[in-house]
Amino acid sequence: MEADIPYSSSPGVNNAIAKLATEYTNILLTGERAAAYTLITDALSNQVSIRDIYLNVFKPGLYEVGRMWQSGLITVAHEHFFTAATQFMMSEMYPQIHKNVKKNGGTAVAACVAGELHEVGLRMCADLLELAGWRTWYLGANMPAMSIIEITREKKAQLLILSMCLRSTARN
Ligand code: B12
Repeated sequence: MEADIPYSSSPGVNNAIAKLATEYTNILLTGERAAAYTLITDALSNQVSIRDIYLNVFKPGLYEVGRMWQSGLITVAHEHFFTAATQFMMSEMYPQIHKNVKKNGGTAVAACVAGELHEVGLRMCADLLELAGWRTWYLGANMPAMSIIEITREKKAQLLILSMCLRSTARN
């Protein structure tokens, strides 16, 4: 899978992290999932934080993929591949989130509203809250409103994170 346009680094971020973001994006756009995985595991070993990897590597990569898809430079298949690979890496990193973290925060429920399929940003919010000691009920994409209300009550959550990115889902 070859993409035409190489992605270059995002301004305002530490140079090493911006370089990592550029490399990660370019490598995954060429279909090299294993190489991208190695890049991320090496970065973690070199003390790059999960927060940095989420917000300054994965997120700009996904935004760039959205821009390229919208501009017709890549196909839906490239976008799905990139997103699935990134979700896989987040899953692999999840056990690290619980290393040395005391559950001393509150309880949060995190859900995408009905019709909303963009779940990666929400998942980042939930994982980062867990990193800060919260218990989270991450419910993912397309949640019916009544179920969100029910579980928020049932778990006596102090925080409800609703995610939506499309105007159309804001009505649900
Ligand atoms: C991957 C992707 C998809 C995947 C999602 C798969 C999945 N399992 O999540 C699929 C293929 C399903 C998809 C479908 C569509 N997509 Co899409 N998608 C994307 C893409 C490339 C990446 C999304 C992502 O993960 N971003 C990275 C995360 C980390 O960023 P984030 O979501 O902004 O989250 C951050 C913050 O916003 C914040 N945050 C998120 N939620 C919340 C909640 C609270 C309370 C707080 C405080 C913070 C917070 O925390 C995160 C970390 O900072 C984006 C491009 C982009 N710019 O995001 C397009 C994009 C969002 N999609 C777009 C479109 C148009 C669509 C479709 C309508 C396409 C179509 N014609 O079918 C459908 C709609 C599906 C639906 N009903 O939801 C447009 C949306 C434009 C708009 N806003 O109107 C975008 C921007 C692409 C583009 N450039 O045009 N998409």
